[in-house]
Amino acid sequence: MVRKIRFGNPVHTGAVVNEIAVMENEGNLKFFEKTEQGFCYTMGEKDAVYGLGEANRGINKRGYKYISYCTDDPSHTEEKLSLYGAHNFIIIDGDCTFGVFIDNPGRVTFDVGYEKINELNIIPEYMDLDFYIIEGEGIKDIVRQFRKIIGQSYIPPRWAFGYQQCRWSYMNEDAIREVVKGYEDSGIPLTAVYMDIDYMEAYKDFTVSDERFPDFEDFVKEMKAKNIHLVPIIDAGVKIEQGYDVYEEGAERGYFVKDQEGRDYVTAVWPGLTCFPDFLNPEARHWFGLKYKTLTDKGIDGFWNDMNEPAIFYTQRGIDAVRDILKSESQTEEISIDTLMELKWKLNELANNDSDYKAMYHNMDGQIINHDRIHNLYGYNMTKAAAKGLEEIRPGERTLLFSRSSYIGMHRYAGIWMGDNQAWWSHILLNLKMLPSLNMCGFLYIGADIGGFGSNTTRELLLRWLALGVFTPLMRNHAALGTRLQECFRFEHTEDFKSVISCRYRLLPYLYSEYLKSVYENEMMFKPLSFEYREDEMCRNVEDQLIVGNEIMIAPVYTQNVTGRYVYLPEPMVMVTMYENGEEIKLLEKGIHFVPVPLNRVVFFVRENAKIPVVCTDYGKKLCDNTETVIEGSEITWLGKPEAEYSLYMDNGHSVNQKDDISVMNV
Ligand code: MIG
Repeated sequence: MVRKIRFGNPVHTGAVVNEIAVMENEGNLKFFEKTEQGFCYTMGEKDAVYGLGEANRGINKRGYKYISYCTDDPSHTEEKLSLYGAHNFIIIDGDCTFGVFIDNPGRVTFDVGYEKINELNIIPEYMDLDFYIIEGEGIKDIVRQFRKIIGQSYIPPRWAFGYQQCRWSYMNEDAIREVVKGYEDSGIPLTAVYMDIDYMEAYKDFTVSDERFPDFEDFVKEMKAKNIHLVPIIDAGVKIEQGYDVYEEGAERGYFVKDQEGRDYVTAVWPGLTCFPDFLNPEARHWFGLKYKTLTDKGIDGFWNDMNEPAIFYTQRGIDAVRDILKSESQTEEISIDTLMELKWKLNELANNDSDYKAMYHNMDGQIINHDRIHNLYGYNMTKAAAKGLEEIRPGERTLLFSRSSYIGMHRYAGIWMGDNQAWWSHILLNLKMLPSLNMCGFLYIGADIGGFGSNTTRELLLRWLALGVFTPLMRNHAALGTRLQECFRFEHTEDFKSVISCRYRLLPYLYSEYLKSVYENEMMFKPLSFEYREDEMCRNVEDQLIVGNEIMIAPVYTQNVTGRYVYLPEPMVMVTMYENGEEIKLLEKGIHFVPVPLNRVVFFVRENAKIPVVCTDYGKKLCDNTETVIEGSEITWLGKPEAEYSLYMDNGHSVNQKDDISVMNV
């Protein structure tokens, strides 16, 4: 059952697609008490709190606080309160089990036993919101009901399930050719290469540098012939430059975000001085969405939307504040420590500053609204613009699309990546922990920068991370400017990488089928053990293993220099140690085991009464190339219990489809 209680006068976020009757009476809050600041629930001692999508720390969120305010912060250290997404859905699981969704795109704080160990306090900055309470038959049913009201998740083209390589940046055609050749020569399958900001001319959206990609259309064809998709980045900010059509049109038609006086609001991001398209305005959205055509016309069929929190490097206001400090100081004497410190602070505060967000205004269906109140809708609507545009540009065809910033509702249009992580072992675990919480919020096409974006990776870290990435729908290796080259073929013994990445292609029939199932049945593809084994107390303590789909469990290695790890089996399972063209199988009893995990293997566990379909590498590659639409029985090997049943979901991999269009084979 879903209840919706309204406070104030909320904006229409589009998160929920079902019509649900509004209850005005706060007495309907049931579990919660309305406090001066927000809403309070007194947690039972054993209550766990799950959810919040892309957020820091544990799968069980209890014991810390989190702030929903989409933030470009490339250093995800443990104390961080906000990341790139804002996903206000949680489930409290204890004596009572129920879900809560706060539909409010401004800043919302979730204090989950931080100030007071037994209090869950939800504190919205603006009290204009819809408060949803969802009750049901157990935790999975609550997720299903929530997913149902927020609408069906995005399905990318099947090729987007292949292994993908990114770097900031491959500077020109030859750099990309070198990467593709490197993979070819080492026999490691590869499906896509990304184009980061340097493919553009002066960081201008929807341009391609003539110098770096002189024959772009031909180049796209050359890559397509090798079954390599090129995926360019699109940034939120539009460069201010006379003669640049995107800027001129946007300015002329009034499609940019405004300041208080109604002038175009100016910030600085990669292109220098920029304007932000007003994605909250449906006309501006339509206009921007159709711009993607400049690239699809050249054969492009995938995009990633970046910097759409939106990220701001500085504004004139910030620069003036810095100058004021310098001016106040005598120019002849030594600079005082106080001034120096203040200066340091001010420089730190230049980027993504609250005052700047508070100075921006949108035109939402004729209503002028301050940015701060709807901050978390910005990246969502940039991506919605792209998705709608691409629907028009490529009717009936799926396009790969994912975004950095997001809000619930965007899951219908695209996927996300988890932003700028680091080549740290702890970030493998953080990657794992966000998967189920994001699934709860409808985000299914998800993944992190494998190998780590910032810092220098190592061969071992990358291999271990890939062994988790084998299971995430978006499997993309990405690294930042200035870091060590991170493509798999740069390291010694490339055959180890070949072995691990090939497992992804071998598992594709299962992973793709479970993906479709999760979309159409409103299921989570990644589940914490505690969601699946409700009676098993031990499972509530396991935060480094997940159930993937319905039939397997994963337990990735996230520690350096180990030959394996401890794994808890809540039931007897078949341990599969997979490699490129085969696997070893071993039956394990329920309980704790030390399991060997060689660096060049992918280890996972098939549940007691289950079996899964896997294929040989070639076949998996063909699925990604969309050259195969039906899996022949002879191509499939089943792992697990032969007499178990499995429903194999399949489609042609590229058309926009509905549930009726897909094939379900019960085996
Ligand atoms: O300010 O385009 O998260 O994936 O490589 C950095 C350059 C801008 C941030 C993205 C990252 C991308 C980078 N971008």
